[in-house]
Amino acid sequence: MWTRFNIPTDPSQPFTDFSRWRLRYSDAGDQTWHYLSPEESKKDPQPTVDKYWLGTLKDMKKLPPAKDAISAARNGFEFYKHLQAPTGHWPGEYGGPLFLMGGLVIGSYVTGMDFEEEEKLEMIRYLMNVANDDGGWGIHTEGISTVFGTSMNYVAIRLLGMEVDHPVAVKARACLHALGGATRVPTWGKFWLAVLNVYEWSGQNSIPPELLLFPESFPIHPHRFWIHLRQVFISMSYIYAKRWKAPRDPLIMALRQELYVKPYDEIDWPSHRNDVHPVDIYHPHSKVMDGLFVILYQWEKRPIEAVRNKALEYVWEQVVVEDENTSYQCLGPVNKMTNQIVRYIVEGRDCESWREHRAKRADFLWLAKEGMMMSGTNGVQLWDTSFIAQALVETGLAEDEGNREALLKAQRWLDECQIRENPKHYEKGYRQATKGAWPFSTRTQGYTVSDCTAEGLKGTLLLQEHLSYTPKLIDAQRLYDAVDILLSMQNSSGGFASYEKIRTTQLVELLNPAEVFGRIMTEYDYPECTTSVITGLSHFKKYYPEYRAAEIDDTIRKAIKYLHSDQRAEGGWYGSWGICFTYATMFALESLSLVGESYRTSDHARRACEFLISKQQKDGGWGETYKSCETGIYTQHPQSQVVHTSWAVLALMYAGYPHREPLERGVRLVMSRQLPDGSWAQEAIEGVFNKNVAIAYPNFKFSFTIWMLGRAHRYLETLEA
Ligand code: LAN
Repeated sequence: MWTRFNIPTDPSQPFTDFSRWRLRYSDAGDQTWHYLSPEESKKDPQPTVDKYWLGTLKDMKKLPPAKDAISAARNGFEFYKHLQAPTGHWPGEYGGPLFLMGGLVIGSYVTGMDFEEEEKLEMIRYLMNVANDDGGWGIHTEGISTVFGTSMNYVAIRLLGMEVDHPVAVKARACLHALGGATRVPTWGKFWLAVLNVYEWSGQNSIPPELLLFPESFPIHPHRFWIHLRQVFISMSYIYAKRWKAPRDPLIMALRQELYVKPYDEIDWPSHRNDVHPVDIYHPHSKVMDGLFVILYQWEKRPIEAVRNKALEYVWEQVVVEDENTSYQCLGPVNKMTNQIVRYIVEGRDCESWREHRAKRADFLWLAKEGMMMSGTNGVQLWDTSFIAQALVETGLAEDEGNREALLKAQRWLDECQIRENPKHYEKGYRQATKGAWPFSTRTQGYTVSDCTAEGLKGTLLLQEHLSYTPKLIDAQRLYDAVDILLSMQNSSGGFASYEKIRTTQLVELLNPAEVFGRIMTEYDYPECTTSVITGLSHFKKYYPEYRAAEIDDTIRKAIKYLHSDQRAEGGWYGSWGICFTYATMFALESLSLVGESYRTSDHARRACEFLISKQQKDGGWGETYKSCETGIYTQHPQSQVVHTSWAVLALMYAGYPHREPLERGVRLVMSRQLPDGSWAQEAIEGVFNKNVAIAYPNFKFSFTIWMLGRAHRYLETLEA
């Protein structure tokens, strides 16, 4: 059992000394927070970037007020420059999902991997700060309370050291009980609670490791699933098949009583296998799924031992392969913790795998002004760095004498971030090639993502080919490697998916067991990923017209065809990774512009512009909510957003929209929200995944505003007054 704390009731003030926290980085840009001793802290002044993310930055100088769009962009970067890490990348928070901390804390508790006291205090404070007024938590920070969010975070806050009678625990419990208690938690919640031994495995549907024994040609062999689902499935299936659970202790016994509306021993567990509160359900089980679970229920009563053992041997091997391929960082925050548990079950604690997992766990912990959260990945390093680099080059701000050092540093980091080799266990891990790719965060994690590779390539090309003062750090062969990867990732539809090509039919979505996520079972074509690839290849072609030219042209042609087919009747594109139509429509119009399709020449571009114009709000801005992603219907945010306004104006400019007024109003809105130090305040959450979970991209309020303002300045000069 971990230490209990006497927690204050007001989480608005830090529970630790914020002047002692420092961000540290590896050369690859892996980032972790450390609590220094008072002496160390005195010797090591806290950098501006640390203060910014801690919310303690006070003394930034006021800049001369911007008189036009380009000076507003310049002021924006004057501020944002200070948030660059010494490594050259832009670090940042990646919060939003509220189902991750439960896994982190339960996974750590059951493997005997404690946190520092200060980390625990700030994690508790974070959860106090993001609780809803009813005392519960949603699936993400802007969502209403659900059984999933509330039970996972209730358990987290208790394991981390909050007493049962603390007013926050009392209120959270009341909220959970009003929702019917934790028996109604969705399947991923059932899994985590069972691991902690506060829910019985008999109340969980099967997670059969035997699926991996089917021939690889089988459409539901897990290597064909979306990679996040595959990796989580693999390690969960091991733990499930062993029905592994933490040994009882007094806290576990107490939680058994706190989480339910009935005494624990009187609960009829099997009857709750499919019992999920409607407030949690985004994707109900299909009849096929339910039917399969009935069959699997019988199988689980008496699985053939030899078959199960063979499957488990294979699953174990896959877990080790994933750990070794990613230096224990793992693909994402969920399989990071499930892998850690599998390794612990087999190898115990204080061994190499346990130590490696502990070291990399730190990369998921991010300290914000509200406290410490678990990040959606080990960071957004490549994504944020590439966008601001492109923005600065395209707007001309990169040539400003005072910005050169920042761009040289960013260039060096992009060089550092490119993955040079294929995975250690390549075919064995069913992996996509990685040699030449850029990942979403760091090369330590080491997964190819189609659009990240393309954005990394674009950023690099712009920096090294376009600027007068930068060296050529990345030679032609390494750029060819990136192009080879991109060309190998096109789907037969012409579109591009996220980590791999689509490997199976969309019908497998009928077997989506996780009630809380949509589109999780397989890869899909995404207009955003497709656009990044098109633009990456187009930039490449400009500088290297000889390399695989015909194939590049052919790829772009097919990709554009896919984009045409994916346009909605109303004129926009549905975005899966940012909110939502505004985001994807910006990407799509950038693609179309590269093949000469504009407002004047293309019906697709014109319809998209009309769509965006019809959504402009009275104050001249644009603003959509995450609800658009959930429902597939454009949903206005009550307040316009600087990020959405920037996306919309960029989109209209890509399309060569000829009317000045709507653009000018958008520009004015973004300028009017700029603060005297050049920054913008945080507004609503910007990103999304699996249709139902919002995720924060706080650096977008710098990269896209600066990008839009800089471009608009030139663009508006070309339009008649
Ligand atoms: C991300 C973040 C980045 C994102 C983009 C690059 C923006 C996108 O264009 C492609 C998909 C990708 C890489 C992506 C996939 C899903 C992720 C990894 C995330 C949204 C961040 C967190 C999320 C992950 C699945 C969270 C864990 C939850 C599970 C359901 C396993």
